[in-house]
Amino acid sequence: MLISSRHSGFDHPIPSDITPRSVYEDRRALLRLAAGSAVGVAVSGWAGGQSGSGAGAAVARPGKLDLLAGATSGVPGGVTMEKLTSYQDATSYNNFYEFGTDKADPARNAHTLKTAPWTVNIEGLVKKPGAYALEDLLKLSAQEERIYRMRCVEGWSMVIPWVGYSLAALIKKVEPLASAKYVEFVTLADKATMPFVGSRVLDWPYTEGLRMDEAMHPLTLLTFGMYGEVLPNQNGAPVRIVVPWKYGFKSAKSIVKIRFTDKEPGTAWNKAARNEYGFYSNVNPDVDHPRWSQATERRIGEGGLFAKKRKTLLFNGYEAQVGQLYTGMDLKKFF
Ligand SMILES: Nc1nc2c(c(=O)[nH]1)N[C@H]1C(S)=C(S)[C@@H](COP(=O)(O)O)O[C@H]1N2
Ligand SMILES: [Mo]
Repeated sequence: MLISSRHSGFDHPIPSDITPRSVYEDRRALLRLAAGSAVGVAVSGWAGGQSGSGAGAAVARPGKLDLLAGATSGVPGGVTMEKLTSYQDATSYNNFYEFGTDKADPARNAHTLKTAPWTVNIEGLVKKPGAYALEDLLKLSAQEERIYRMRCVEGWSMVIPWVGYSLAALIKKVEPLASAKYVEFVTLADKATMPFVGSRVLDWPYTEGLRMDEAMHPLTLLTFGMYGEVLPNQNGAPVRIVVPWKYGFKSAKSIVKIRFTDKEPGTAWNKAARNEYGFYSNVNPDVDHPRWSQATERRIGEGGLFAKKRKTLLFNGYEAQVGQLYTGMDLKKFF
């Protein structure tokens, strides 16, 4: 299938074992029936699968593990009825610069990422800092499926069913101090497994940040899976953030540290090009990137080169849910 945008006029490689949509939908229906029975099974199955110890269900590929799919989200704005981007497109057209700068590179290269064991360090202005094992994070809150529009700064978008829970659940658990005003996400930078770490494209590790009220917003998702399965490596396994009303680069992948701070943290793209990428980076059709318009977008998978572009919506369509976070702020200044 041709995925076309101004970035690529070629066929992307097709990963050998992509679940056809029909299989996924059937499986998802089954998972819905099974949902609620045992998150613990999913955890042991996952760890077993990743390590090859085989304790859990047989795993054909990262992601085939059971019970990650939660119930459909009840969070307002957490589910859109738009047509899903195909699993194939969502897992073969990625930005994950640690594995290369071409959209096809992460799917090709990220198999080297070792996702188990995995620890997320919680640091800074917080009452309960510490090293949190992925298994503990998984069990912290019931997981839901959220279907989010994801809009990338380069002018393309996807609709992806993510699986996870509101980051707010973790934040409440670790009890930030009153002085904590921002959250910084630090991601893995491992030269041994990530071929582009060490290149000068970005200042590694890739970091991102949110203001505390943004981080606490129920739509900000601590994400472990997609399409009812464990995250593929190229999509930020084993744990990432998804912030649907902001440009894609705010959604940091493969997170190893969450730090609470009283100062606005630097972010990877802001450090790389201060005048092009601001801290907030809310999707906004009225605020152009210095080198291109942000008024329209191409939905990946929609009709290739001849597809009509869509008008980009303020806050990526989540204005009703998040607009109040920015009342009184000049969005051109705080871009
Ligand atoms: N660690 C890390 N996280 C990252 C990136 C990256 O290069 N490194 N790219 C970002 C960008 S630009 C986008 S658009 C999204 C893409 O997420 P997806 O591949 O799951 O669609 O991941 C974001 N998170
Ligand atoms: Mo992006």
